[in-house]
Amino acid sequence: MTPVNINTATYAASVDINNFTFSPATVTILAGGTVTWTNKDAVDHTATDLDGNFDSGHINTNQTYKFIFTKAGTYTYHCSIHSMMPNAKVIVVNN
Ligand SMILES: [Cu+2]
Repeated sequence: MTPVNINTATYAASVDINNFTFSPATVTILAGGTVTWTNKDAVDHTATDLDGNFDSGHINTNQTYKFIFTKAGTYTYHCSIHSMMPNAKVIVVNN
């Protein structure tokens, strides 16, 4: 696993959902920061945490979903509609 450089972490990250893939697959933010997902596909997707910490519900084409991460940790999520889509991660670090 690639070490996280917390010096480069910021309070905001963006993830595109494109071609049934979360891109980038891993984003790192500071605790209290926001991740924004944008669905660039023609079909609905979700960003759903495997541990239930967040769930976007259906994100329509060209719509966004934002979640504020208050607790440090590694959050693995997937699209609950398409089980073949690869999992992705949000890493939240304390500043
Ligand atoms: Cu999907």
